[in-house]
Amino acid sequence: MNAFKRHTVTAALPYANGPVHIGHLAGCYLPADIYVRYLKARGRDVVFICGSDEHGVPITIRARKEGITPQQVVDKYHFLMKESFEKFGIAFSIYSRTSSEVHHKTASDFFKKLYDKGVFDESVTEQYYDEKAQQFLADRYITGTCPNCQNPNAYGDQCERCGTSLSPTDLINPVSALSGEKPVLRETKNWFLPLDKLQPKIEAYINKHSDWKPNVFGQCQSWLKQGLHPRAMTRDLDWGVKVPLKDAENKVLYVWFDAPIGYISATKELTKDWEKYWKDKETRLIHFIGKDNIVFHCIIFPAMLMSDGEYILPDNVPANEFLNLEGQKISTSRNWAVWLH
Ligand code: B3M
Ligand code: ZN
Repeated sequence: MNAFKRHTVTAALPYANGPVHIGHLAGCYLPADIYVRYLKARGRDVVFICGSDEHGVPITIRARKEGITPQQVVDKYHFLMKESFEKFGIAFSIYSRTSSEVHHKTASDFFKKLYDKGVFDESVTEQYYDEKAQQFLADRYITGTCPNCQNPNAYGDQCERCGTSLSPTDLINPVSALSGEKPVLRETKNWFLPLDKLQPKIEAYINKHSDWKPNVFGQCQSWLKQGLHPRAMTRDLDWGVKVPLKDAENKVLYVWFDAPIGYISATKELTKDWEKYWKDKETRLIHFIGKDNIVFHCIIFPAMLMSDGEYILPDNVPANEFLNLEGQKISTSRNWAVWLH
């Protein structure tokens, strides 16, 4: 550990769609805070980065339900969460947000650089389109009957009754949640990160880190064993960071492309010396996360960073499994009074 000159410690950017939860606090933010305090007590140079993750489909769904704009949704929860963290004494060096101008520019430039390097595969696929609402439908905006258990209210990405993960074309009698109409399939072009081609490099990287927590290392190994597939880094949606290309009207960056870049943009906002925290091999980069985010931090984000070529890679990714409260798991804690605000 003494080989490192400085540390960049990040804590997962909470999604600005609801308040902070005690499970998040205990599983991610508190351990990160303790670790940072320890480093500081030892006189280490450390930045502790966090902020709100403010893009993606669930925010647009909530806005629609509540009859407000996505911006209003994220404004509400960003400030609420920022305050909760302050009250709990979590001492981030900065708590930023992905709707900031710096972030939009950083994420957009990051994408453009990979595009210019020829990293992405361009590919046309068929997606459901709502002719009445005149827009492509995110998976969550399509409901229909589950082919597995016949639940009539399954979503285009998953059936919440039987847990099967689905793709929208699996649904029987698909219906658009926007208009209630039957959607039609239409062609659309998107840009894919070729994780299949990058697999050897990712594998070599993961294999150097058998010291990671067994749940994290094990999950990475199981993804690799199944074989990685190209993954779309752009989406037909109107909420997010605009895709900086001419032929990409009404498209934004995939939320899991832009969110981890949020760590970089927040560091930029914090200090003009941001590059040494992200590009110097003597910096140790550590991501504290929840278990659902392992693949994004251990495989997809490193693949993005490798494709850029200038960045260091995460050196450790402590991910929490779940927290027990009075003997019960609280990761699914609807019944507990655990919302902190
Ligand atoms: N927003 C975590 C979540 O809310 C996600 C983390 C992003 S970290 C770059 O599930
Ligand atoms: Zn089902």
